[in-house]
Amino acid sequence: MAEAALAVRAADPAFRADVLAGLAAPIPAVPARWLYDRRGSELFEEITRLPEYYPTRTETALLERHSGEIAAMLGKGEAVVEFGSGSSAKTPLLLRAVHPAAYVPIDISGDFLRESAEALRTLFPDLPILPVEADFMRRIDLPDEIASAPKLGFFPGSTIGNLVPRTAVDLLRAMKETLGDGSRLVIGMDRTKEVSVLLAAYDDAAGVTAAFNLNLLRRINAELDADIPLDAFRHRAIWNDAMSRIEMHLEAVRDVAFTVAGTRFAFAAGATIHTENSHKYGYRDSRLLLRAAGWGVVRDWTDERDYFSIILAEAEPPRFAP
Ligand code: AVJ
Repeated sequence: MAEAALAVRAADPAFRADVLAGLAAPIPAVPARWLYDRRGSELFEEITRLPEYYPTRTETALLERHSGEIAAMLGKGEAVVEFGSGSSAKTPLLLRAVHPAAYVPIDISGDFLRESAEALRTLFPDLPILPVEADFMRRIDLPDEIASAPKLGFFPGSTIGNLVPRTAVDLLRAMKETLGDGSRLVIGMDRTKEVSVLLAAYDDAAGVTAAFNLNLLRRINAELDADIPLDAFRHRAIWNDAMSRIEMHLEAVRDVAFTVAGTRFAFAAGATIHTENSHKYGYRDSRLLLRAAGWGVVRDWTDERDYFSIILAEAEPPRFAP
């Protein structure tokens, strides 16, 4: 059956290397991107519909309300370049308002890219859709067809919040190099707010976020020949105030030992595996992050509660001090 076919499929060597190195590190951690396998992506979709998880519906409402204004600040014939495959409901909202000359989704996963490009083709039959399979952490050569078009980058979902500021600045700088001089960027960033609201959003009553986090252990067992007892760990969401971020951890509820791909690991009760960061930015913080990467803020929009912001930024020309 499907399970058996999956079990014999060779494990991703990068997943294996990240897990083995991460579990052995002084502060055990596994990079967050490994949370998003099929099951993990399904669970994340479910998270976006939870009553406690405000980001997705707040950002969607902001785009519904303001994409017309965003479009009015742009010229005609933009090429919209989305960092990510554009599988969410937000992409059609922007495309409908901007009427771009072309749409270029960039994603490292060719499968996700092709699936969502297909879905968008049925919604926008006349729009040229030019998917690029690439890692957008580096500068990318965009398709020749859009060489002379003005570029609008799109990076919704507060995905930037997954990255520590140092890496976030690297990414924003790479985006600027990819899009070129004079380009603009629409980016969604989650705001700092009451800690109780944040904690509820990352530790929901129905336990979907817990299942999302624990799915990582299930995936390690399935793909890396491991025997981690899933009941030995629990989901923990904590607010790290000094770093201005929510952290997800998997915490050992008792002393536990297990094997992953032939390597033995032991965790004492209370020890954790750090699995994800979600940085939250205040009004000035978001501007500072963008400025550090060469993006000037043109305008930003936020909801009544100031929970989430959509920022329109412009690539600043190179300049000398001050
Ligand atoms: C997909 C990174 C935006 O940080 O809010 C949600 C991921 N993790 N609940 C976020 C996530 C747990 C999400 N991002």
